[in-house]
Parts: sequence; C-alpha cells; structure tokens
Amino acid sequence: MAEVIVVTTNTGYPRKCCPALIGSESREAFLDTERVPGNATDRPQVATDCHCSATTCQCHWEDLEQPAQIEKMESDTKAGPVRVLVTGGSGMLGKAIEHVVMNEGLKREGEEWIFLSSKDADLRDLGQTKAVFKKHHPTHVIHLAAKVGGLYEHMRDNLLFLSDNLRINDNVLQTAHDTGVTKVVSCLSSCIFPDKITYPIDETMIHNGLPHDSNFGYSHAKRLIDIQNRGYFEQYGHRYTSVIPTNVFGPHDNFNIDKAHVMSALIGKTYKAKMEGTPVTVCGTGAARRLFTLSWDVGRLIVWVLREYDEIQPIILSVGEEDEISIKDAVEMIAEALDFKGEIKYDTSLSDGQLRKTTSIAKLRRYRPDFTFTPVKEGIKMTCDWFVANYNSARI
Ligand code: NAP
Ligand code: GFB
Repeated sequence: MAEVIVVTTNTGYPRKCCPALIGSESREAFLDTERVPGNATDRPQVATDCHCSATTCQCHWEDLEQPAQIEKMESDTKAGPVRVLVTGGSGMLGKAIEHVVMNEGLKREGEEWIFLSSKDADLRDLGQTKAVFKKHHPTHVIHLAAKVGGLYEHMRDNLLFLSDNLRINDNVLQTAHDTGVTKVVSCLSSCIFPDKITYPIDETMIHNGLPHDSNFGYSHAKRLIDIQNRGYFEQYGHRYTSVIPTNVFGPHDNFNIDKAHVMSALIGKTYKAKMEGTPVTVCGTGAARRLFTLSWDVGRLIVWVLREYDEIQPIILSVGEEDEISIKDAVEMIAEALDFKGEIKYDTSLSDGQLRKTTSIAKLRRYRPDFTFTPVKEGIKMTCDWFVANYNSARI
C-alpha cells in the first residue's frame, strides 16, 4: 500500500504527495535536496494537487519560494497560545515530563501545561473525556493514560487490559480530532512487537506477527493507536504520532509488589526484605533480558517528539542494544543501591515472560545523535534513593 507523505509549502497548506512519484527517496532526502525526483525541472519544486491511484499519480508542480518546511510547534505558537494536555499526568512518565518541563527549562514562554489524573476524568468514558477537553481546550496532547501493569498483572487480566485501553485510546484520539487538536503524541510499548521476530526490532515491524501471549490484550490495544494515527492522517491530515519506550523505570513508579513492573517490584521487595531481614524472591529465572530506560530520559525525548518529530510512524525511545541487561543484573544493581546484603532467591516456577525484545534505536540516532541516556546503574540508584525518601507517599 502506498504511503502518503504530507509536506508543507510556503503557503503553510499541507499537501499530499504520492510516493509512487518520489520513488524510493525518503521524505528526509526530499527535504534535504528540496527537490522531488520525477519533476520536470532542476529547480526545487513541490507537488501540489496530486491525484493518485495505487499505480499512477498526476501532480501540479510549483516552484518553492522558500525551503519546504514541516509544520512545527513554533508555527502553531504564532497562531495562538499552546496548551499541552498530558493524559496520565499523575503516573511515572507523566511526572517525569512534568519534572523536565518545569524543572529543566523545557517549558517555553506562553505555553500552558496541564497534567491530568484519572480523578480529572475517567478516559474510558467518552462524556468525561469530552468534558475535560472542553475545560482545557488543548492545542497539543501527550497521551500517556493507560491501564498499565507488570507481566503477572497482564497474565491475570488480559481482557481488561484490552478493553480499558481500547476505550481510553479511542476516546482520546476521537476527542482530539473533534476539538481540533494540532498534534497528539501517544505512548506505545516495546511489548507490542511480534514475539517471533528477528532482532533488533525496529519501528516497521509492529504489525508483522502476534505479540507475546502474556500481554496480548494490552499489545493489541496499543498497536491500534498506530493504525488510528494512520487513519487520522490519511483522512484528515492530522499529525498524530506515537512513541515506543522499552522498559521504563524511575521516581513515582508503581512499587506494588503484585502489580508493578519488574524494576519497581524488585526495588519494593528488596527494601522490604532489608527492613525485615528476610531473603528477596525474584520471580522466574532472572535470565530474561530488558532495555531499561530512565523515565526522565523518556520524558525529555517525548517533549522533543512533540516539538520536532513530524512523522506519523512511531519512533522507539530507548537506551541502545548495548545497554541491554538481564533481570539478574538488575537485581544485583538494586541490591547494591539499597545496600542489601541478604539472600537473593529465584522462584523458577514462575514465568520469565518474553525472553528478550531487543529494539534498535537507529531511527532515534538519525534524529538525535547527541542524546545522552542516563546509565542504568545511575538511574537505579536515583530511583532507589527516591523510593526510600518517599516511602510513605509512594505507590506500594
Ligand atoms: P502509571 O505510572 O501507571 O500511570 C498511568 C497513568 O494513567 C496515571 O496517571 C493514571 O491516573 C492514568 N490512568 C489510568 N487509567 C485511567 C483512566 N481510566 N482514565 C484516566 N487516566 C487513567 O504508568 P506509566 O508507567 O507512567 O505509563 C505511562 C504510559 O507509558 C502508558 O501509556 C504506558 O503504556 C506507557 N509505557 C510504560 C512503560 C513502563 O515500563 N512503565 C513502558 C512502555 C510504555 P491515576 O494516577 O489517577 O491512576
Ligand atoms: O516489567 P515486567 O513485569 O514485564 O518484567 P515485561 C517481567 C520480567 O521480570 C520477567 C521478571 O522476566 C519476570 O520473570 N521478574 C522478576 C519480575 N521478578 C519480578 C517481579 O517481582 N515482578 C515482575 N513484574 N517481574 C512488560 C509488559 O513486559 O513490558 C508491560 O507486560 C510493559 O505491559 C513493559 O509494556 C514495557 O517486561 O515482561
């Protein structure tokens, strides 16, 4: 199926351009050269008023008076105030975005940031979703809200992960469309990739096979966001996109031993074991491997995506393949960070889940060769310190 590409001319009006015409050239190459292969002149031109079928494409060509530009948040700013609504703003990743926006100077003048929790609106409910959008009139949305949990919570409740997340995502995207939101950045997850796949996994592989059985509900709901984004783009030209973090951890995570993801569950367990003088029990063999990325790094990158990344297709936000570690490595780092000297046991009767889901960050590196990730050991130490300091208010 032909991919439709939107470019913006100096008129500011986005136009669809048929890829049959620009052949195998990528959009970046087109923008670099400011010249579409196949046009009739050597001058930089842009195709307008294209009439494309699957095999043919007729376009009217116009000279570019100034370089083609992809719509950016700056140009939106000129049109009026920017109000960024963050769904799931009270969760780990929402708090990380709040931290980098408010404390690291990423907030720009004239921008308003609104961080929602489920208390502001249950986004499974369309009426409540509409009401909260009506109240805040966002121009941009970072959509993080989701029913979220660790491996064992998914295995217990796959159907609810499917239905809650389907409803939340459809309500948010539909309401964003209805209320004229300029850009939505939604959050997928690396667990949505096919289970039987070649490594490293990249962004093009999402729909190439079934996800791991353990989280089939959540994975299918999240995959559909990518399909919805494509639909909103092809039908309305909306710039709704998505990001794919790998395993995220950090302050404000859910540290509940039964429901949490592995990093926060093991921090909670190890701290409790240290207080009580008991062994720590790790679920499974410890052999599974994961790419752990600190929430603040993901937060910084999501703000960059909101401002600068113009593709509809998702982008993986993660530490590199070389930083993949085993669960056993993670436990040892947690024990060191919490100064836990007791016994570490493994309950091998429990599932290891997906053994690996190694992703490639080649695409991210093309855009952000400069971005430095926090080393996992440093992130674990920071998260353990936060947990100990906030034990009374943390989610346990
Ligand atoms: P989290 O800490 O559990 O936060 C979830 C957020 O969603 C909370 O703000 C929660 O509000 C909100 N929420 C849940 N159900 C809702 C509902 N029905 N209506 C409105 N809001 C609702 O999760 P997180 O780890 O920050 O995850 C954020 C996003 O990142 C999710 O989309 C998740 O799929 C994605 N992600 C996470 C990871 C990871 O390892 N954690 C990895 C990849 C992708 P309350 O605080 O009021 O409950
Ligand atoms: O973070 P996690 O629960 O989920 O990690 P996934 C599961 C891995 O950690 C398995 C091991 O290999 C478990 O055997 N593990 C060891 C533990 N001890 C524990 C423990 O106490 N609790 C937990 N939870 N695991 C998730 C998806 O998959 O990937 C989520 O289910 C999310 O939805 C996330 O998308 C990124 O990494 O297997």
